[in-house]
Amino acid sequence: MLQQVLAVYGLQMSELDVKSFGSGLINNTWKVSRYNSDEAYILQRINHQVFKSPENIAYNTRLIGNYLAEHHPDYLFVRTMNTRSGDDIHFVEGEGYFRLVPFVKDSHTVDVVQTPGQAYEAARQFGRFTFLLKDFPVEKLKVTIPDFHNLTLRYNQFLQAVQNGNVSRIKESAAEIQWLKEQDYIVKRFDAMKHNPDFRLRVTHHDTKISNVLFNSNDKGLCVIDLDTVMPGYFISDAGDMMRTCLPPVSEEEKDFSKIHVRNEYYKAIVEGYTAGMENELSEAEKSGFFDAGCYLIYMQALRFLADYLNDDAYYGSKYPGHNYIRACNQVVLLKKMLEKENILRSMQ
Ligand code: GN1
Ligand code: MG
Repeated sequence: MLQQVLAVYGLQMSELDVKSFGSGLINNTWKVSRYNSDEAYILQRINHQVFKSPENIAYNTRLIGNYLAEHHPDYLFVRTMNTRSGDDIHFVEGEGYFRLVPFVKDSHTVDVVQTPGQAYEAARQFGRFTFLLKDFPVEKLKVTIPDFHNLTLRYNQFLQAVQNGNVSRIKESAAEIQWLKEQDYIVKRFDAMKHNPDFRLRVTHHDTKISNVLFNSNDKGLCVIDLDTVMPGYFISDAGDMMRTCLPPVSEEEKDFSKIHVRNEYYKAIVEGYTAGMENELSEAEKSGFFDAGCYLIYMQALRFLADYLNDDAYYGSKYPGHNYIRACNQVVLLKKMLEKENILRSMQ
């Protein structure tokens, strides 16, 4: 199958080393390297269950690529490659949609953040991406996943799963369900933010984990990658998911919850990096929204993992029994740690 896909790009499988790559939960990713050469590519199969119209991703990427090439030609934008017949997305019957991008020479990604400096750089890159697109007509972007970061809808989906989901899993999760329901003031804060015109609708990335930033060999950020969920949105999505993934020293996969805590110096790095990347674009209301952004994203991810567990893992899948329950509990602990530090963190933004 991969052989057939590579061939449409004029690449011969026999000359290439093809390895599974990265840790994403949704798409399949391979690194394709030419033997005895530094030529390399990233091949991805887009999850068609999640992205109902993969052409919309290709459309958005094209539009943004053209805009940046015209207005910010110095920005390193990783363009999707065309097949020999000139398409930037390739469909294989029974297999799905594929795209190929060049692997940027001497760049690397970071899976687990190691220093506040890396968090600063990554946050700066996400802020910069939104900043460079501040005059781009945001309404022209297609919505690749409707209501993706709509917390109100995510909360309702969670309540539905609590109503109609797997009965024994609902029993087992009773304590987490109860606690998450008690935090529904976060949904109200999100609604208020959405109706506040000082929170501008912007071009936002919506998947701002550190592995979606390319770094150079000096650990300076080069650009952001993985533009599948670039859509109209609010800065809290991007600042918030950075916090969710960078504040604790362990990931959402960690089963030993005693390792989960919130690191103040990483919080500071994200606030400063994102603000620097956005230059003077953030409104005063947005600048005071960093702490809420972190809570919003952690809360939403806890709801999504727990709802998926109650729905028999239909969305995220599961590598061991109880996997999504563990992930949800991990995010619940992280949110508790975040809330414990509310005063100090708010004073740092
Ligand atoms: C998914 O596949 P990946 O890791 O890029 C998810 C994100 C979640 C993340 C949690 C389209 O992203 O929203 O935050 O898992 N993406 C989609 O690890 O649902
Ligand atoms: Mg992604």
